[in-house]
Amino acid sequence: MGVRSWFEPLGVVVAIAVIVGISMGAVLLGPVLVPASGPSPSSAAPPPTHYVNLSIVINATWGVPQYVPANFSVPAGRVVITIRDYDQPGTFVGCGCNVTGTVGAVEMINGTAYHRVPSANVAHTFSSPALNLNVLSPGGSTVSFVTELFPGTYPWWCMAPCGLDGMMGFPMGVPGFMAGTITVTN
Ligand SMILES: [Cu+2]
Repeated sequence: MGVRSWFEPLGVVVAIAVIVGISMGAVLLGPVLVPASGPSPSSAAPPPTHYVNLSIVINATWGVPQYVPANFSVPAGRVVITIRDYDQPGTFVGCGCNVTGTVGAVEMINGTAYHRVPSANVAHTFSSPALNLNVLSPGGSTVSFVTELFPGTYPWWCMAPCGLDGMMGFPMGVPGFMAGTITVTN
């Protein structure tokens, strides 16, 4: 009986202490637990992404495929390049066809990700050894990829034999057709 009467007030004191403690904790932690309504440092704006749109069309005069534009400028940083290939599907015999130089070593073809593209359906490439860049373009498709570019001037060219006379013929390697320059500005 004596023990019980000693514990009862203690229980009340403990209960009050717990209630007060929770209340104080709520007061102290409340502002922390409330979701921030404004931007926080961890959600700061990401660096800007730049976009480049290229097309592969059939040149009306010469009847050969042509990148438009072949020469272009883009600010340094993360760049999304989209290639709309209006040429017919082609086969790039001997193509390694591995995607390199893009974020994740991946390219999107009509919305599907590829690390390697079947050579039987590669009409053109967008390749820049200086950037370790190799992207494969099936005819009649839309290709897009993301890459990180630093200031400089980088030649690119198509490595898939295309046009009139295969590897050595027009317009292979011809600036403004199957070759060009990427100028990356500060
Ligand atoms: Cu080509």
